[in-house]
Amino acid sequence: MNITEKFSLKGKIALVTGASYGIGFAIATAYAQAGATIVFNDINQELVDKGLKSYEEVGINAHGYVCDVTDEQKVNEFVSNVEKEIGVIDILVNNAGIIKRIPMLEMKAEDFRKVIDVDLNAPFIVSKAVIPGMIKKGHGKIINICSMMSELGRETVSAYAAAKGGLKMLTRNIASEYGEYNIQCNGIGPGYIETPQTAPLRTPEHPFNKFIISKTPAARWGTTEDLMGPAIFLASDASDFVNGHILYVDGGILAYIGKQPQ
Ligand code: NAP
Ligand code: GCO
Repeated sequence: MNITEKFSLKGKIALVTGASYGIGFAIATAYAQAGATIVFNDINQELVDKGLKSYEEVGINAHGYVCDVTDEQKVNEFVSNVEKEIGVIDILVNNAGIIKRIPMLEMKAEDFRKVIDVDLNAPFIVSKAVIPGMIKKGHGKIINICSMMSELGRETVSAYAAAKGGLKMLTRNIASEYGEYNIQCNGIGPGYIETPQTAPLRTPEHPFNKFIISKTPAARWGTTEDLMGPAIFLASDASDFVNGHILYVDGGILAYIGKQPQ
């Protein structure tokens, strides 16, 4: 196989959860450009329709489904329908996620549970639904979208950090349990990326904006485009001996103590 073919996703079926926009949309777009058939879900028909229109605008004939990734029965029905209507999933990206920025002492337990449900329980549920098909097919790629908070804490994100830290270990456990079936499970740990999820932190007057740039050697916020190449690598044959790895795409944040105040 030549090196270009190693990075090709031609003939593969990729499911990216929560991919009507944001990081999921960018990763799905990259996969389509690399030859994959795109399947995505979102939490309601309005978002799915919005996503289908966005994919169509960039020339991608995606398949959209309404599915709340936290509902195990709905997820099993969703995956079974995809397998009947499109085919067995080769690549799964557990991208759907939420964050609640609340000081821990003010956070209700139900809010904590909701973040854990979407950001950690759902990747377990969706992976469990998809792995049997991958075993039958003899290969599979699972990519969990982790975070800087898989390694670091910060004020107000206790639930999110707990979920993303857990997702790092779920990634390693899936790699350990199913590696012998030629299934590779890895994570992508994006740094601070310009998406709706971080929009509240990026207003010019928000102190976090300057702070994160001082903590990033690349001295900029990341874009969803920065994630496209790493995502293709982890979904392609080029990473067949990479397993249980979290690939941080953070402009160097995790390597850097931060710029000395001038
Ligand atoms: P986003 O813009 O908020 O998009 C998240 C997507 O997930 C939305 O389409 C959302 O739909 C969907 N979703 C949420 N709950 C869902 C559920 N129960 N079932 C199905 N879909 C659901 O977020 P993003 O910035 O693109 O982030 C995507 C992933 O990257 C998340 O896991 C996030 O934690 C992670 N991440 C983001 C950054 C960053 O800086 N942006 C950095 C590291 C990691 P709704 O619109 O209905 O909520
Ligand atoms: C926050 C941000 C981060 C990013 C991302 C960093 O409030 O700190 O939302 O959590 O979303 O996870 O990798």
